[in-house]
Amino acid sequence: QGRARPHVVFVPSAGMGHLLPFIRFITALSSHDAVDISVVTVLPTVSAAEADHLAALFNKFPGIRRVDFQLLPFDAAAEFPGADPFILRWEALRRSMHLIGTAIAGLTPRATAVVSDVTLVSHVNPIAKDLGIQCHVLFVSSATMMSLLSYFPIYLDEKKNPHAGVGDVDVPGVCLMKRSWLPQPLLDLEKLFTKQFIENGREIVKTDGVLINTFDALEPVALGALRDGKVVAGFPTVFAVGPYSSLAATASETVATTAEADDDGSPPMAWLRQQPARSVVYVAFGNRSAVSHEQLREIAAGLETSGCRFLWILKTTVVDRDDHAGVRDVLGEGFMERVEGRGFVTKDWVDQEAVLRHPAVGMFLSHSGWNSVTEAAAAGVPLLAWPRGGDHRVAATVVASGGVGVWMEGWSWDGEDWLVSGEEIGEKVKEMMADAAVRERAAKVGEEAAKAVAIGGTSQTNMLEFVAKLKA
Ligand code: BUP
Repeated sequence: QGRARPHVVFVPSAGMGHLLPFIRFITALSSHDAVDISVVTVLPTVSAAEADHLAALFNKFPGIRRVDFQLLPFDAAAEFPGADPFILRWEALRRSMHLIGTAIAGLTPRATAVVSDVTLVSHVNPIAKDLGIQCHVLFVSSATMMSLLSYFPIYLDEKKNPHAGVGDVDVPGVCLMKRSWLPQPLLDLEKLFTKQFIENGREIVKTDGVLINTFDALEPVALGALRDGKVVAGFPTVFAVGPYSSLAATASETVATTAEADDDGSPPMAWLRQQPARSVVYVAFGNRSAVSHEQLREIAAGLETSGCRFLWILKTTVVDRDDHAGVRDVLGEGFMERVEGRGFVTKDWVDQEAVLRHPAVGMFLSHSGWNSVTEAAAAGVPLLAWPRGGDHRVAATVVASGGVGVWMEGWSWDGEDWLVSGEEIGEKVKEMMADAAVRERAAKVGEEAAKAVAIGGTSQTNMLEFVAKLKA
């Protein structure tokens, strides 16, 4: 006989790539009416998009408790000048996490489990252990990336020459990860990101479970190796419960899943409605990749010469609140006029999942952020992966191996001082739009994703096992 009604406290981290999967998973879990849910919230958020989405979550689900959490003062700019504002927020959260035990201990009904973002787990897991409650990690990247995260500390411990730099990492049972595929800060063990990565990687194995936004058919090798203890002996239970949004859609009848229902009347959706089936290239590099103005102009030239229709979400800064550049200034005089009618460029937030599900969309030129990859996989839309930084190249290995799309391994990375030419971009886009085999493979992945989240599918079954574990 298990515990009657679990109370799960979610501790998300900063950035839409971290917050959105939390919101989607919480939406799916909230359909299990035998679970109480609280969400730790830190205001103000780094980006405007995070503030909007948190407000929408609490509005839509009044039963979910908001646990407001105050960060301790931390002069981030002085201590880590020039660091990414989202990684600084992770550090601020980590430095305040010792106070979260008191916040969780004071909740009514008593909290029985915590679900932490991976960036905070080395602090949250010991607190959960002190409180005598379960601690799970909700991982916002791939199973392949989880294998790297959990194996990396072992790789460092076992390195024959501790003074030699980080090289290729042969993750047991998964693959040989080339040095150039790793998140580049990992090459410098003194970097803030790397210190957090190593501490969290060591702690993961001590948690009660790991939820991953993937599904068995997409990453069978990495999931198998994690579950069999090949990557790290004694690895906790892995719940592959993705794609999260589709999981939420199957759990709740209120989630829109048809093109008509997805159409919110916004200008991009209204424009898409006018375009022929599979004719549009959707271009977006996530919400925190600042592509240089020079490279943006080459992308513009490529889209122009490809002759294809396109919908382009243009971002020029890491944090949306700082993005004041005008589209015409960035893309150059005359571009918007030359592509009038076949190109739509916006700096506004769009509902990317709805865009990808739209029948007019034929392919996705993407930075290969993991949420974008899983959204393309769920929609069965081929993705042309142009990784920019972080875990994007590791995600791109899954894009290629899993049939989601094509990875341009030789294209430039953020911080490199060479550009991919408009000519090359245009040719690749045109070629991929015409490639029936790529399209068929992606459609097959979409079918597998739908099967995984359907009743009796692998992700749905993993979700039920997770809920059962909460009650144990
Ligand atoms: Br921009 C934008 N609408 O207009 P990733 C993004 N998104 O729905 P990240 C929108 O943000 P890194 C927009 O669908 C995805 O769920 C998009 O997450 C959504 O990349 C999310 O793809 C972006 O994981 O970069 O977080 O921007 O991977 O480097 O953290």
